[in-house]
Amino acid sequence: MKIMILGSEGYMGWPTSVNQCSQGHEILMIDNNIKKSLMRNHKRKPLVNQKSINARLLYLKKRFKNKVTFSNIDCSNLNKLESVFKKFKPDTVIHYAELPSAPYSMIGSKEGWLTLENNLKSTFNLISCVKKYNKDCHIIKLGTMGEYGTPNIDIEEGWLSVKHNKRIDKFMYPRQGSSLYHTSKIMDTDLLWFYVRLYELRVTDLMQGPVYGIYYSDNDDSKYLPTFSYDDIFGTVLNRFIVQAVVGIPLTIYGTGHQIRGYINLKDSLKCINLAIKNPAKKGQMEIYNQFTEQYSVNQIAKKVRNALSRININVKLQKISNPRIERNKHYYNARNDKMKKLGLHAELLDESTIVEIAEYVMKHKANIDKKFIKPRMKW
Ligand code: USQ
Repeated sequence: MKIMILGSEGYMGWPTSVNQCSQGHEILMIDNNIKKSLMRNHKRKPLVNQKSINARLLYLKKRFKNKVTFSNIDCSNLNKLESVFKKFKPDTVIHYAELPSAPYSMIGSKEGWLTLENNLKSTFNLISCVKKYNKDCHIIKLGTMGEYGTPNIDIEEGWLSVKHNKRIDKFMYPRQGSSLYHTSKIMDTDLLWFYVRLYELRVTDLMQGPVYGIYYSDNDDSKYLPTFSYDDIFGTVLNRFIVQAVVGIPLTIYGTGHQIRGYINLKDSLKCINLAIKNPAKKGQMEIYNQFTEQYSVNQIAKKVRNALSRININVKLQKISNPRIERNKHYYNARNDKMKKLGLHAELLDESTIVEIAEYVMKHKANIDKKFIKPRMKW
């Protein structure tokens, strides 16, 4: 297959690129490094800097021998995206080219608008290319479980059957984001659904929960791991907690710690991408999967980190701090995630050895950790 990966430099994008090369596909990686430059502007750094794109391309070519190229393209620029799309002619596009941070999107109006503009434009431009040049091309878009919010009823996979005045219809499950980032993802879902309904595009939307981990297969080369963020703006909760534990900072539990989310290991996330590629949405169909494997509250995650790291003699302290976000502290949460399992997903569980494995990686790079950027500074 010919696969285009938009946002190939990110935490998900690079491991996906390696993984898709390992499946023998021809790959075009696309990124304009916007996240890296925003991180630099805010003085945040990943735990380890990635090797240059040229070094990584060489690694992919040597290891897998298949055709792989990279283009530094801003997907929010339609002309540029069109020119690479019509030349490469992808069978599948995996779309990660979106700003992924809820705290970043809530810093102020400029950051909020940049998130909305970047995410909507890249999605819209991708749709335009597919509609104009190849309506059969399968779009796999990374959505987020956070689009659903925390409703007081079970969360279905994408769709909800509604009975009203004795009639029944199926609608997209109600969305209610709790940041402008999450709202941008709701808006692009709506754009995709519009084009699926009107022009019979083929779209898979993967509603992913917070991802954790650093390894993406059982034989990763340690020099080519993804960028791992632990700071207050770009890091996600479990990765952050492990870094905090390693440097002896009490784990920053926001609010009561009763917020529940659906979590997924990076390795499983890649398995889901492969399942989505092998089971493409049909013409005129929007397939929606809830992409998480286990539900935990923040308190449960913190306790898991404490128990696991006691095995390697790290004494972890927990601390409840005032929640910098506006989100429900105590709420019902029960989300379905049957569809990926039905396609054959066997999940990695968040057990102690998984947490220890990530902590051991973090310990190797402990000297790089900047403690200044651990406590949350963005409030909304
Ligand atoms: N949290 C803490 N302490 C921390 C960091 C976070 O208690 O130090 C809490 C948050 O308040 C929240 C939960 O942990 O209740 C998850 O926060 P997060 O920062 O791990 O995740 P979030 O901001 O929702 O966003 C991340 C990714 C985003 C992805 C999303 C999936 O950055 O790209 O879409 O996870 S989901 O959360 O399901 O929307």
